[in-house]
Amino acid sequence: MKNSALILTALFVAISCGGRKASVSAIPATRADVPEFNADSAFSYIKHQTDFGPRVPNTESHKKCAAWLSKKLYELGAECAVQHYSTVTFDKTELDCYNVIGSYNPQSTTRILLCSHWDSRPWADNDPDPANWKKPVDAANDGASGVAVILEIARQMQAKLPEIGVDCIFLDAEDWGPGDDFQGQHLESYWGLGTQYWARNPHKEGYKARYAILLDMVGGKGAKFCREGYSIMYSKPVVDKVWSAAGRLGYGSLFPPVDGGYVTDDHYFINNIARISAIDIVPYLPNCKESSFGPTWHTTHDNIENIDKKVLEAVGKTLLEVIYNEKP
Ligand code: AHN
Ligand code: ZN
Repeated sequence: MKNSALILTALFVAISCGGRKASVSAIPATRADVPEFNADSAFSYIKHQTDFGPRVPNTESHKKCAAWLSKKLYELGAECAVQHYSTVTFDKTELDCYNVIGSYNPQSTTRILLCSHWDSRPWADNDPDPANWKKPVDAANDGASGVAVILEIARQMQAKLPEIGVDCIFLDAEDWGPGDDFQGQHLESYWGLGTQYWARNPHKEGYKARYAILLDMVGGKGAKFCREGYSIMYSKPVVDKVWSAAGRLGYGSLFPPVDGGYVTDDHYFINNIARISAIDIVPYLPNCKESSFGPTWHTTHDNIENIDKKVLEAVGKTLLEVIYNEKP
């Protein structure tokens, strides 16, 4: 819409100037041609994932979803790679894991990396009802939402490639970290196991990206994305770029220029192990009594009913704005 309006304005100026010298450059700050993010499509990608059931590692639902993710990226025109590996958790469980990667403009040496974990937490241990603490999480928001936004971006990239290279990575075994009842030491390395694997064993030798953007829980009702601590610490210019893109699009209240907390999330390992500047788009709701990530975090209520398409849309549009304005 916005782009066609710009073109129309350009035409009008050109025509109304008649024979006099008129040029499109007289129009203030024309933006790059940015595709339209479709939130219904993104929502359907969440539904597809939650329909498998909780994607907890070592389950059939998880295996089936991994296969679907790679098939989907392939259908969307990406060059695909799947990493199949095992990893061991804090409670000594061996997990059968898959990282799924799709690349656009694979030959380009200027790349950005879009990341989301796709696994579901095995226990809803923050549920208000203790009877649910051992049940797995549907993870519509905490897992599926980030994947869905990236898949919709992939669909847009298939229709019109950006100038730079883009890699989409769906990371496994993010969410098998210990709960509050854990008696041992709470280590950062208990989270983001799939990312740690990828960071030590990238899908391409010597893989580098200009920067990485992690999406975690980007579809919750009432979300607000503040500037996460490690993101500022390691990658402030990327935070500035993304938050100012959101502001330009009118999403300043969803992406307030306000600092949030520090989150041990996949981006932490991308910064520290892969040494790629990585930021996290993750909710920060300091006044939410259930969790600062939002009311459904690690509960049985993290399901499709509590997804807000408007939030998906704001995040998706912001990312497309960033991607299509990035110069090689
Ligand atoms: C911690 O709570 C230590 N990290 C949160 C990372 C996370 C879990 N993201 C989604 N689920
Ligand atoms: Zn989680």
